Amino acid sequence: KAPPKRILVTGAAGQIGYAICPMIARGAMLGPDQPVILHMLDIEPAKQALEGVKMELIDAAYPLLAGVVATTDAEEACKGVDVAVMVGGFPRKAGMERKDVMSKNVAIYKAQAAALEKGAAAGCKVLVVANPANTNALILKENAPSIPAENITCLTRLDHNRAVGQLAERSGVHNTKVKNVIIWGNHSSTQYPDVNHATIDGKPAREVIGNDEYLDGEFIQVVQQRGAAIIKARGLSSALSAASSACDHIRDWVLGTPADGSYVSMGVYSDGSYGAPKGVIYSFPVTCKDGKWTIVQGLSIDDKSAAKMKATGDELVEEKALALECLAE
Ligand code: NAX
Repeated sequence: KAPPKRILVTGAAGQIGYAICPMIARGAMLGPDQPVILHMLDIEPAKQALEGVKMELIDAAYPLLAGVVATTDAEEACKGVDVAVMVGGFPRKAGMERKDVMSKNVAIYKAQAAALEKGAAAGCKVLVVANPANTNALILKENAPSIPAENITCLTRLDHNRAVGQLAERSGVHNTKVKNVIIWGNHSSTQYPDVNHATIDGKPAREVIGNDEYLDGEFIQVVQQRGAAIIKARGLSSALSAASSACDHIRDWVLGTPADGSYVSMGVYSDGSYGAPKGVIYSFPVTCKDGKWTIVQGLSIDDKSAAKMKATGDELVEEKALALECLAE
């Protein structure tokens, strides 16, 4: 058997934490042959709940689970980790200014960047889930200069999977036959879910769906607003789908995307491809091989798409400016 990999989950006592820890322990993230040691971090008020999650993980007697660390100490949590899934953060509450939320998250991600930089295993792969996900990932990157920028990413795979799910429902074709949708930009309501290169059962999605008005209107809005729709229905934000998508993100990154060249969406440090702003974490179509992601190049972009890609990029530049302002204070 392979030696165990250490996986950090921050905010592990929360909703997504409760969904993702059992998935990781069952091999949904690193595969069915890879033992794991879970490192769970949360904050003092959640300490008891975190202990409870640890008890349940032990009670489930997972064959792949080689150990559980549950702690409120970031340095202890980050020690030796091969993968870091950053779910903990400060959510925006009613009546709060954007800047107040940003400054709380800047403080959290600055501190956790330092703990990761000090303790993580060489080559540690980082996935930021907590919102604002792209900008939290950027703050982490800015404050962990020894971690290569390409190892720091954010989650837009949930948005990607939501787009796949909508096309599968609409066409009546199973989601495994829906390929190459793209989420561009920010994990926010400005994201651009793009179906222009998507295929359903090997045929262009636009041809199969046969309704451009739907694809250019309702489809985009449903994907952009899906998080809000889940909150309305459940009274709680998406948790199992976020957890599952985070596992997909890391699994594809570590074990590779399909050999047929089909791609997935990941928030990665932008090199300016497709006119995206450089120096922000922007969601692109990527393929992964040997533990490395590569932005898919050469896709044709029409004017309507370019305008949407620019709008979401502009929002990320604004968020970055706000984050830097908070960092400087
Ligand atoms: P919960 O509020 O249920 O859990 C968050 C947990 O983080 C809590 O247990 C809290 O104590 C902990 N926490 C707070 N500060 C911490 C710190 N400094 N260190 C460690 N832990 C800390 O939220 P949940 O529903 O699990 O969502 C977690 C985050 O994911 C939120 O920021 C949310 O906005 C974000 N989401 C991102 C998504 C994405 O696709 N990128 C989708 C789902 C989700 O909305």
